[in-house]
Amino acid sequence: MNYDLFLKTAVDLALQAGEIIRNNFGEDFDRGFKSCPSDLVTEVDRQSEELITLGLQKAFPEHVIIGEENEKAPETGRNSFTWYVDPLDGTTNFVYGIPFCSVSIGLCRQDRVLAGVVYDPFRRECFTASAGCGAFLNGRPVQVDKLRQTLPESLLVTGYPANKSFSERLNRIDYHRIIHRCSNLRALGSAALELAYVACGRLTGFWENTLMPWDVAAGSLMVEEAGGRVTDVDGNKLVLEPYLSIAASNGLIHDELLKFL
Ligand code: 2AM
Ligand code: CA
Repeated sequence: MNYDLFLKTAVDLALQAGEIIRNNFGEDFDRGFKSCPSDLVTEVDRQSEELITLGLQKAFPEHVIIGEENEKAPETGRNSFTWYVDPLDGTTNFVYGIPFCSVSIGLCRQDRVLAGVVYDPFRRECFTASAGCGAFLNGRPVQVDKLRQTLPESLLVTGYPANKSFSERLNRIDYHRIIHRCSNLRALGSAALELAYVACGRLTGFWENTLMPWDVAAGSLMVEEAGGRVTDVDGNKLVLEPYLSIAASNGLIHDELLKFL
């Protein structure tokens, strides 16, 4: 099947949503919190999600759309085309004035990601992928970092949940042990964009706990299409379900990375 129309529609909407994010950056937007004071949300998240949701609904009325700010997730059958939308991934960065955020839109069916876009509105970098057709940055093919073959050479990235009640999952990771075994470790604050960075070889590997499907649907396809590997942190096939854990890498360091998670 050709996913061009799906991808083109998602890219158009991601670019428009990115414009909303760019125009509001550093401005006086309404803000609040969700599950706890550090779990932030803004009117910009909601505006971006509304634009994307309405656009997808108009283009594909039969499809299911699940967005981060849409509390009422519709019933999904395994056979339906399902869009996972993160209208502003990196909300904490956005609120604090750090220009590292993205729009992430991924299309899935029968537990497979078919197409995805991750758009960085600040650098105007648009990462795209569709199943079996490779991964691209602004239309040019990208591939994972094939230079680094071991953990000590690798620049890794991770992230921390906004809600501190997930600390049990956080505590499972021995950061001290990992930092001593890799070249260095980052936490950049947008899981979708971090996955896109693994896909284009800027980062060697990524892992995170307690993420949601909209954080990783598009980016996980990008890493695989760029020649990398994606699993959960135990090395099993990644399942797009709430509070998932994910490990993504250039493939070469994957088993070594999993040993320390
Ligand atoms: P967000 O900015 O869209 O909330 C930070 O390490 C990563 O974790 C970001 O991609 C952030 O996405 C995600 N994240 C943090 N808290 C989250 C939550 N409650 N639900 C979903 N994703 C979350
Ligand atoms: Ca997110």
